Amino acid sequence: MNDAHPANPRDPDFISQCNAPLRAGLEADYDALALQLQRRGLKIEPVVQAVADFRVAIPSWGVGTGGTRFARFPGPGEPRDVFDKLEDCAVIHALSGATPKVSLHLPWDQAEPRALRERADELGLGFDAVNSNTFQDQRGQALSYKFGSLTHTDPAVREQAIAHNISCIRIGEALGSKALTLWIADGANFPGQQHLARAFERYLESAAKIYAALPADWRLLIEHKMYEPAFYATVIQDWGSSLMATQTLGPRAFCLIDLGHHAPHVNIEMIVARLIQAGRLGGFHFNDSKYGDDDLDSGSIDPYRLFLIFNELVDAARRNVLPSVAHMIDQSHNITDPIESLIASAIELTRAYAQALIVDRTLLDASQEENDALQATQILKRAFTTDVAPILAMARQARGAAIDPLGLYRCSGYRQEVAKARPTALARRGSGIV
Ligand code: LRH
Ligand code: MN
Repeated sequence: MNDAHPANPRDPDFISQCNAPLRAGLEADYDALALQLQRRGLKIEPVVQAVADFRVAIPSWGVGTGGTRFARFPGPGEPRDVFDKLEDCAVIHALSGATPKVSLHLPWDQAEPRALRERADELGLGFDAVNSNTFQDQRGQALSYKFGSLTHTDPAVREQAIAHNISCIRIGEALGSKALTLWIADGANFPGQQHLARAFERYLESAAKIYAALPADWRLLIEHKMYEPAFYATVIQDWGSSLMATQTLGPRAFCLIDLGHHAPHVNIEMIVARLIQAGRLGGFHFNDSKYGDDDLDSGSIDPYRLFLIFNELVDAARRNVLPSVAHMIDQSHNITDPIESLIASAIELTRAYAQALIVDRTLLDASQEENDALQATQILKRAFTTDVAPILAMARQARGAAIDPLGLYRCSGYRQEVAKARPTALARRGSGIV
């Protein structure tokens, strides 16, 4: 199976065919790990089940090649529209088993909702939170967002932005989505340019009108970001501003944490713990970063940080205080095949989750109570340094997905096939970020 003989990576028979030669090795590794965990007093089956139940949504804007302000280097077979994006998302889910939902971005993914829903149904996909966009001016747009959207000093601009968000909710309703992710770029580049309190008051006033338009079973996910495109002050700059907004708006407003939206070295797992305690943790945009909002592949730079975030989630679940959290990826794939990066990222998220599930929490609690710092951190390190790959592969296989998703994807020749079907010239801007 290769370019000469492409195979459909979503074909269950092809997946099972590719899994067959890997099964014996997987079972041997799995049994060895099961014994290792048993010696620690841990059962492996519940971990496999929990990992098999883990879901993370794919960002529609992540399946096209991303770029920076300097350049974008489109790859072969770029999705030409949202329907190509859905096709690529279905491949990611078929091979990872963990990504049945897509998070759309409007108007980048504008299309007739019935056609979208029908195609998604055919592909076995659903829709997670929809994302509005008042950080760009669209062709034919009446008023510019140059100086902001929901917080603009001109009420007409604010009304335009509110109307856009409400139209996103209506489209989302038609698609079966249950949440709106609200990220705005509003802010200032110069001290004095914006009245910091009045801008926040305008945000609350505008967001309240969006909140009022939410269907009864919907949530509003407020996404904070420290900077970019505003480089002096951003209206919803940090988790504190986001939390204040959710507490003002109402019980169905929650905070969404994009891992890349913080200053370097910020303790994000601490923010997770606080927002859980406040009852306002609503979701994540998973990615990784070294400097700014780099939108790199999850777990590719600092997998220990990702583990520590899942450690807080698993601990909260154990204490029955974990709210329902929307797990979503938000990445920009500038130099890799986006499908490969998203498969790899879904795997890294399940890895962090599985590692957090094998933490010996009884011993950890005792170590914390006794202030045995060294033993406490060693307990976490032991879980983090355990190779849980057999658990991840067993969970994928249990979901009819691939034991070796990346290997299967490459040998399917899918990218070469779609490259023939999707002439590069037609790849639309906006299919990836920038
Ligand atoms: C802002 C952001 C937001 C999306 C955009 C594509 O940086 O994280 O979540 O709207 O990226
Ligand atoms: Mn984001």
